[in-house]
Amino acid sequence: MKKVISVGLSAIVCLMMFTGAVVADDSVTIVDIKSGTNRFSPEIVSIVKGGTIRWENNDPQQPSHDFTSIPGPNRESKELKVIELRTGEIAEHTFNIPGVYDYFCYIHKGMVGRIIVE
Ligand SMILES: [Cu+2]
Repeated sequence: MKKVISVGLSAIVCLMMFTGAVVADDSVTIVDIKSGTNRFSPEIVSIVKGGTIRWENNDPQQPSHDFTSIPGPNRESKELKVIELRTGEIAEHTFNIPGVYDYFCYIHKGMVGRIIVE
């Protein structure tokens, strides 16, 4: 049984390069961590205000992925949290404030993601 973890992220300005983008049609969009990839898939997701992102850790090769938002110029407006997502767990967050939300995994260098809320 999967455990659902509530997530809080911070809207920030991105300083990293990403590839590819997905525009979401549904109210819940899945960001997957596949086995052995150490990557969020997709790395960039665009959703509308009120949409929910569900992160799923499907990676049995790592004990956990710990991710957090990247501090940016708007950090005073939102909380920053570190999320530990173990294998088989999921985390969800509903985005009600438009902006760009960037995050990364503490453990794996280069494991980054971006949520664009329009
Ligand atoms: Cu990771």
